[in-house]
Amino acid sequence: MNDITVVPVPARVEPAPGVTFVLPADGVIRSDSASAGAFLAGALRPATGFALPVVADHPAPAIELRLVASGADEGYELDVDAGSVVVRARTTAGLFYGVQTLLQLLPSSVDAATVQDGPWTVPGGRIRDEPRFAYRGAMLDVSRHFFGPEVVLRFVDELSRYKINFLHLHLSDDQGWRIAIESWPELARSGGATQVGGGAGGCFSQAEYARIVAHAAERHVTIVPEIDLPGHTNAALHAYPQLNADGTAPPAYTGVDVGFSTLTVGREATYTFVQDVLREVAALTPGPYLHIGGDEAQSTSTEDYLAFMDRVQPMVTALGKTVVGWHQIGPARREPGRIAQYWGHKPEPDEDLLAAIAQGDRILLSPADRVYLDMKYTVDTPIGLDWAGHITTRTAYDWDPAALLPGDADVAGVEAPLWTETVATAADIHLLTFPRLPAIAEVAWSPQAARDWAAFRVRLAAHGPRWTLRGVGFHPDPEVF
Ligand code: IFG
Repeated sequence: MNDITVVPVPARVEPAPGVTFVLPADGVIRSDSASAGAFLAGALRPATGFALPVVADHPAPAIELRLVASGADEGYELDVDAGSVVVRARTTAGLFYGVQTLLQLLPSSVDAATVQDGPWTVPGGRIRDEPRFAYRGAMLDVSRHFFGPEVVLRFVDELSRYKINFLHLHLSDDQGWRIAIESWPELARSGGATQVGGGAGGCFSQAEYARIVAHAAERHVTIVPEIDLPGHTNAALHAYPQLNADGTAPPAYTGVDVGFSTLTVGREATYTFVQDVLREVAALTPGPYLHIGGDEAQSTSTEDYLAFMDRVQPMVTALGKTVVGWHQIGPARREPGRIAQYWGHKPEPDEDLLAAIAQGDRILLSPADRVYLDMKYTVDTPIGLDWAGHITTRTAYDWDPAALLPGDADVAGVEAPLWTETVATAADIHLLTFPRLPAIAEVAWSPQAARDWAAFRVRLAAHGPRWTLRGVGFHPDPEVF
């Protein structure tokens, strides 16, 4: 296990020099978890061509996935000797992460969709691993440009290989409403009818959203839906005149400005609307979090903003969910367990952030100059924005989440948002996401002491062939490849 190229780098690696496991063609997988066993077999069969039956009991399995009584929530142990590979974990999430590490210890050709030549070797040794932060996320803005379920499912497949465990879907904004709400049908019909640039837009049916939730859950990814309120609401205001102060609906918006829209804080219809939407979204979301946005409410007075948040945040708690908001929500009265998502990028302290920390919010770190995946890599990047600066893979990697905020902040983890004003296709998503998201995944998973750019860039370079085999495009960052 010297020079292994696992990303995120595991917490503890103990090589067994000279020991190598070779997966035999007649190998059997024995697993305490049917889902973990099936996932591993599904990942190995295409490239190896081996049958790899999965059984609950076997005297001498080649690979064993074992649930044990102790261990960290998402931790695992991986033991490789000449005759067997054993993954031990207390939870199925831990088994899943041990499987991801095992797949990265095998030759990169294991990621091919067709049978490749072996031998299917795994270097001997022991890995004991667990995450630094419990919240390791990515966000996909499906409002500025809409992406159908297939694109989102593929995005989940790729991010879960790097032990990302939350996907935040930005489901509503000025340009589009992207989740059908049965009690307010015009949101999908009219609010979902367009997107930035005037294209056809679209909207997840509730069945499609449920399919995304289920697919993500199989890969231990929890969906965090965001209904952005009270700003970023032109699509809803366009769909329903009665939500507007003067009863007149604004036209659909296909530009890229922000801050011009607001729900009408003094109108009761607003709260019936919000309650119905949050109720239906909560019912579709098994995860603990409902994100209610709160950013860039530049057309909402501070007094109205606070009054709105005082009425709406308790709705989330009453639905059995925990509030997440962009850090502008900080001054509003805190609901139990609230997470404030920090997206600042300036060195000076941000008053809203300080208010969130003072109220005891957990802080989800999304520093725009480090993890905003819609930022260009360099001036030459054909898509993306640059208001928070350029973000090379090294910029995304070379920082310590514990050193960003005042000492008493409670850091929940790290999330990398991909806003899609300039992102129109799956290829655009891949170009901006890879290789930076795997870098950010290591920031969120691995111990700071185990991380350094010089070693990371060598490990990361080895993933280029894997992405190519999987049809995942990426930016050939000259500092990496
Ligand atoms: N800020 C806006 C996003 C998006 C982004 C693009 C947040 C929280 C700029 N709000 O980031 O809607 O427009 O980089």
